[in-house]
Amino acid sequence: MKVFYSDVCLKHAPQYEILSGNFVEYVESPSRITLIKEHLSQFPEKFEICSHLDYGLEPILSIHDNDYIEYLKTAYIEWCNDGGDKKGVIPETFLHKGILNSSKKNLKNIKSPLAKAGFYCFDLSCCITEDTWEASYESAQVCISAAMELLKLTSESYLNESNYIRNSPLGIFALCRPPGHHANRNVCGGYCYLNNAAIATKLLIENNKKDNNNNKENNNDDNNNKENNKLVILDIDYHHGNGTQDIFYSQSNPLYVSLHESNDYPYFTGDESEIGEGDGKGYNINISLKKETVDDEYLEKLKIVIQDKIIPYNADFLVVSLGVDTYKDDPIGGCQITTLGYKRIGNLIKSIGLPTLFIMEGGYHLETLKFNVYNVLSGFDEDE
Ligand code: OKP
Ligand code: ZN
Repeated sequence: MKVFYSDVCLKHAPQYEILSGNFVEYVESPSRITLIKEHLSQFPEKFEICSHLDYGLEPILSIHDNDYIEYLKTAYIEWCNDGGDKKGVIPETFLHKGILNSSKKNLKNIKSPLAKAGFYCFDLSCCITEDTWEASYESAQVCISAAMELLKLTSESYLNESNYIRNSPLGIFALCRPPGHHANRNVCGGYCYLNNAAIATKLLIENNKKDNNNNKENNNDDNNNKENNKLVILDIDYHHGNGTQDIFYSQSNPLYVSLHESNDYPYFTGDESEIGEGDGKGYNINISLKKETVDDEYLEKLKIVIQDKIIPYNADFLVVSLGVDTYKDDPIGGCQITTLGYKRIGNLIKSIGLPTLFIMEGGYHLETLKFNVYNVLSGFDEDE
């Protein structure tokens, strides 16, 4: 399996966050992905670490608003120029809908860096440092490169030329951070700045499946099939992917499926009654878990949604928001999933039978993180 990874993702390293009212060391640490990368590197027959390309801002702006991107780029400098603490940008107030009834302020014209922080961020766990933009941009590029690779390896021209036959579905892993699934079009939160899964999804949907390899013959062919790809996002992070849900809430493609503890962070989203709206009605599926959920129960729920919803949807690609913070000892998440359980989860995802892009989201138990991720990926790649 090809693994996309970049050291630049390590540069984002806030010193702290405020967790349940306490100053704590930043939980989403750079070492998370170095530990995983080093572990996967020990199995060169299974994993190939690949470097990525730079696809620029266009794919990012297909999901995120211009003014938000401008904010992420400039927030730290403006904050420091305004006398802000060098450790980074953390909001002081939040734009809460309860204070807006009588406000006559033009919200498009907010100037103060403190006000902007409260406008573009929804919690206290998403500090913006000097390197945050560079690392987030890199995280998105790693993910975009992995998606492009998946398109390339599944394109008809590639398959014809290489006579390449596979029995099991193709998988690619974007080993990136900061993660993405809490980030919305114009707001960061929950360690997430750019929604990597949403960016990759949009790209995979819009690149025509019969012609994504700059194939000139195909470009000139009027009968060329220009239909969009259909895509499923399966979000197995312990937390609800509020950003991903919201971005695609009124679309029937992709189908968004999330298994999470819906009484935990981010608290205000993730209820099973959130089923999508308009064209998207029925295409947003939230499955709530209890903290007590053990391997067998988890696998049973996943199996049912795969059989009843994911397979009948008949997608071309699968994007997995891969969080392993459902692990039994995870410091901020944690159902009761075991390291062996992840192997079974990977194996069940394989049974969907689709070319799959795995994107790193959460998982914070540093001692076992690498084994849990390894197990999902090898469970996907092996017959067992
Ligand atoms: C990011 B991802 C609540 C902790 C809240 C932010 C958590 C962000 C999780 N106990 N802190 O989904 O793993
Ligand atoms: Zn999480």
